[in-house]
Amino acid sequence: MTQDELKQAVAEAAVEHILPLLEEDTIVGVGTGSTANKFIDELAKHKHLFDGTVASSEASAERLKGHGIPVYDLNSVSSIRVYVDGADESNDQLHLIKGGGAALTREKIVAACSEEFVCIADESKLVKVLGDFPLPVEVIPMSRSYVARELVKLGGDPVYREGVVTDNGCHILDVYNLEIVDPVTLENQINSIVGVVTNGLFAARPANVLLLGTQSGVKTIK
Ligand code: ABF
Repeated sequence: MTQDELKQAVAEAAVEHILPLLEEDTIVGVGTGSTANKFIDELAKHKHLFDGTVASSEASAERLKGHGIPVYDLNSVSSIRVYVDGADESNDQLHLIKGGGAALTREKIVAACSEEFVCIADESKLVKVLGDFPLPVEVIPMSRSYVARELVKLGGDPVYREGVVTDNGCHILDVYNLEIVDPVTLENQINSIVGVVTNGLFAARPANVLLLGTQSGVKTIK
């Protein structure tokens, strides 16, 4: 199977996984990226089974609305039953690196509000140690150089993602050459740098389930 077919397989598996959770008042959190897009297209086939969604990006909101699926402001819903999203890397503890699509802050907020976080990915995303994928850090624009200097002190090589402005009007630094052996500690350390909005480590709140597309079928890792 191609990588695209693996993503399609996990998107379909994610819908199967959440079907028992869908009721007329259920809110589904929906992520961002090419795997999440396939999930949105599959979810649309069941749009009459649940109330609506909260989206982690403007792009996903537009795709959902295009299917006629309601998209709510997070402040107008009391809970999200399940959140489905992709990742750039996962270890076997389901600690993730996310944010390659620059939607990390909204993704982290939606994850925090969700009872269950289902991560969907093809097998190329599962790694032993996080950090081959450069860690995205969203920063307040005026703090960018200061935060970059602090990230160097933590052992990383930050690179400004030029031309990208997030949905929150902020900038992204991609931090190369981190070998992340303690994701929870590093997530907290980076969050403590003044000017950082969020970093792409999802370790304090990892995924609950990883649906991994492999050549021998979709594996469920908990
Ligand atoms: C989002 O989309 C991100 O957090 C991650 O950066 C990316 C994964 O994209 P894809 O599914 O296209 O590989 O989930």
